[in-house]
Amino acid sequence: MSSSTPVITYFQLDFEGRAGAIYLLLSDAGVAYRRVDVPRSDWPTLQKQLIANDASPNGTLPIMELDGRTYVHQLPILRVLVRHLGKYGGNDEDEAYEIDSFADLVADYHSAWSRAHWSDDDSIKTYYRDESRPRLLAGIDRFLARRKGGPYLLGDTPSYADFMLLAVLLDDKPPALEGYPHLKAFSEAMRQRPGIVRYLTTRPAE
Ligand SMILES: N[C@@H](CCC(=O)N[C@@H](CS)C(=O)NCC(=O)O)C(=O)O
Repeated sequence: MSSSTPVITYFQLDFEGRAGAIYLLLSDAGVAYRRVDVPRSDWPTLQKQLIANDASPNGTLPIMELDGRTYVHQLPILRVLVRHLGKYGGNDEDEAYEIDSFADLVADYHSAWSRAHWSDDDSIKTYYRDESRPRLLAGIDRFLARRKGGPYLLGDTPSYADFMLLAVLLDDKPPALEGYPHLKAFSEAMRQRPGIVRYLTTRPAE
């Protein structure tokens, strides 16, 4: 990792959101980072600044500053960290593809959860609970099973996409993972990792 401390700017929330995977990955790697948690009241002004200075051209968070550069969007930020750390990205082209493909599915899960979470429409929440979430969890469970049998996507070493999955599970709080044995084993294994234990016991979201 570089000598500078990554600075992650995201919203001040009582859940992980799209920055959760970044905090989890850095915590697992034992890399110190700084959080800038933006209150909603500061957001309109900050958003204008971020667009004006090209730090976030479409005006979204999270962003990460590292070595004098600003990076935007959760997935590319995670991939930048993978390259800096030299881990969590797979051992070859095939594994890298597998991780990216899983990350895409997990990003869909996050988007579906987020849409239901922020909606005032009960039918959207019900559809998410009864249709979208079971379908996504089943797909993720099959994904976890198909290569090395877990507990993580690629066996016994987590990838950046595994941190994305843990972040969404923390936010979504699915009622039970009993019907999803690989997801259950994944969640249990992740929560035993020392860096994750530290994160979960100290995070502001708790
Ligand atoms: N694909 C982007 C999506 C970023 C995004 O939509 N961020 C939301 C918060 S999770 C945001 O900044 N929304 C702008 C707003 O609320 O005004 C990513 O993964 O970073």
